[in-house]
Amino acid sequence: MANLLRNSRLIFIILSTAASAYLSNAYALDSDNNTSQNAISIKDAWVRPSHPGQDVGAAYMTLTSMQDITLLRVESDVSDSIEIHSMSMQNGVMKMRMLDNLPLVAGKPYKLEPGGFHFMLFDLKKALAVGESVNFVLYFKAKNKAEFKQNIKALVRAETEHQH
Ligand SMILES: [Cu+2]
Repeated sequence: MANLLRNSRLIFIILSTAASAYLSNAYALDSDNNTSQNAISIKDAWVRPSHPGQDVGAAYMTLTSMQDITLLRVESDVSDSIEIHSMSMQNGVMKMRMLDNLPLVAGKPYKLEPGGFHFMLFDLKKALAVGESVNFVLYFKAKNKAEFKQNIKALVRAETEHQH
């Protein structure tokens, strides 16, 4: 009888461990889906082609977050350093400014486009040819301070006519 009791307790411990492992797993999957997969949509990601020897490039995309969130930084394997830039007309002169981060308001699409916000790629490691794709990792911080990242592939293409 004592033996049986001990066994059933052991089984109970194994079961509860399995259940909590399952639950924490489910939670991890769920929170991952909520924050990084479904919460931010990244569309129309593209990169300007570059000539051999050119060491600066630019990337554009449209970011929409389902919650208030901040884009902290961007990384890519084609560049050692990427800055978030804004552009605006000031007294008839186009001014480019580096931003420490880019806050995204829930539900509002942020379009990075020529003449506006863009990611500036410094020290390009290679020429970017039309048709290639470039990997980016975007690092975000949610309001609850949780940080996460999202991978995105951007197509190298020329600026299309209607964007002039
Ligand atoms: Cu710039």
